[in-house]
Amino acid sequence: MITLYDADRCPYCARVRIVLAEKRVPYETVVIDLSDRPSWLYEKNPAGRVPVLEEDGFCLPESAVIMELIEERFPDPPLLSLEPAERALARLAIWRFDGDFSSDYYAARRGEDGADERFAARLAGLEAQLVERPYLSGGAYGLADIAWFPWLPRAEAYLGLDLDAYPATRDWLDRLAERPPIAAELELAAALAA
Ligand SMILES: N[C@@H](CCC(=O)N[C@@H](CS)C(=O)NCC(=O)O)C(=O)O
Repeated sequence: MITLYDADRCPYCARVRIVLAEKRVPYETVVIDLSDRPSWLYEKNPAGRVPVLEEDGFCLPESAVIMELIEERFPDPPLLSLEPAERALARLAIWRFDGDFSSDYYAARRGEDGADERFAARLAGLEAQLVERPYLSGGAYGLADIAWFPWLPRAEAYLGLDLDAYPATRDWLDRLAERPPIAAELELAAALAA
């Protein structure tokens, strides 16, 4: 049985929950209280962070790597294109996510000077990508969309993001929300913000 060391509010964990749900992989969850982390978590991930995936004593941290492991272990339904260039674009979008998006999201959450403007520029960058193509790595939904998605409902809830200013992003989110694993995460994000 696969175990996910998880926290509801963690968007990196949400990535892994979505991929597991898309693949219909059974797993058990161990919920970690991030404000009072158990010391044994450091044995599973020296960084002390979630998510961590464990199976038969093998522990893997880092959501981007966990998503790819699940994709390789459970190829159906595919969440990476069979086309090498699209696979590379998906990996590029995931690789660049922290620098291109989340660092300014977290800076805005901390209320740093100028961060709201920098985060708005990041949203404009996402919008520009989604004007060009329906999904982040091309023509089909996949790992790149899953990797970026969890921060959007949190930005709406905690930073007052108004998607009216970003119609292609809203349209992308509306299409994602038709998928049950994404709809479940939207419900969870709404409950956490309530
Ligand atoms: N790069 C990591 C980031 C994971 C991460 O930052 N998780 C947060 C929760 S959202 C965490 O465990 N924070 C505790 C800490 O930073 O000490 C990943 O992609 O899995």
